[in-house]
Amino acid sequence: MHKATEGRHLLETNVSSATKTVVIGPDHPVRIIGERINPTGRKVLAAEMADGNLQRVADDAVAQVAAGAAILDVNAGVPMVDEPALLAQVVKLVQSLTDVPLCLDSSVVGALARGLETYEGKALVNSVNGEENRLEAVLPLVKKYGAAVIGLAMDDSGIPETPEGRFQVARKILDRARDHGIDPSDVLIDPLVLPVGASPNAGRVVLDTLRMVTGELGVNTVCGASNVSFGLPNRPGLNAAFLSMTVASGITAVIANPLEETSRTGILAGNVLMGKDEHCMGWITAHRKPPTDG
Ligand code: THG
Repeated sequence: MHKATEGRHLLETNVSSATKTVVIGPDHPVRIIGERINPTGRKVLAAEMADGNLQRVADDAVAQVAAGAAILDVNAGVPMVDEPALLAQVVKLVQSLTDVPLCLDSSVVGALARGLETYEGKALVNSVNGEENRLEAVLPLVKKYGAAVIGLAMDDSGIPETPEGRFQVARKILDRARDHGIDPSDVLIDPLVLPVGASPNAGRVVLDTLRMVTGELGVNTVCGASNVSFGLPNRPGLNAAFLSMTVASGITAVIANPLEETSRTGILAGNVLMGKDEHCMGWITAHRKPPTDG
């Protein structure tokens, strides 16, 4: 056993808001991290956020929580905008409207820092990866604020093609986190989902990496599944099938759109079919009334 994991037991990750803790782990339903608060690919939202109009952000926050998001991803990466200031503003707004923990999503270290400074509770930082610069910039912040962090399976050489290559990057991130005083239970590994239309093995590589990371490192895992269907028709159908396969491969959280009914069904069905939905209550509850469609 590698030094990243002393035992065989699977770890739990706690994240929290000021008033609520969410436990991520193999004995819990796969947690939905709502992906909607992200201007990437949403021209109207990006323009509104650039103008300081955060009404759609507020509406998306409330609707995603109503649709079953346990955590909300917040990304303020609008081109030509002061991202640190905007992310802090979004964090404050969303925390005033909902009590779910937040996942602070930025490639800009200064934005993560301002977001963490503003955040009340134990945040999930999205993300670090195996690049030297990124490890040494992000991990001290994660430690300083007592946060948890997502580690992407890529490094200075790019995204490895094989599950073994991605697994090695995951192990490096966990080892470096430990060097910075961050416990492996506070690191979620993201195998990185690429479009299956461009690379036919993209789905299988993710599923094999999930099994390796879960089985050999015992840490929690997460992915943003929507990328898998990029450029293809019926994206929700592919996303839903892929999401249920990631649940079967041991994933413990997913970044997804709970307002998209087909994807949500894939996650909830995965939980039922993998014995992660006690008495099927999540499934039954979700079908009691028409789901919120935002
Ligand atoms: N891993 C981690 N974080 C991530 C990703 C990941 N963060 C960003 C992304 N990938 C996950 N979030 C999204 C958000 C939106 C979409 C996909 C992934 C998306 N949006 C529609 C589009 O671009 O076509 C637009 C939706 C709309 O207009 O309503 O697909 O992999 N750790």
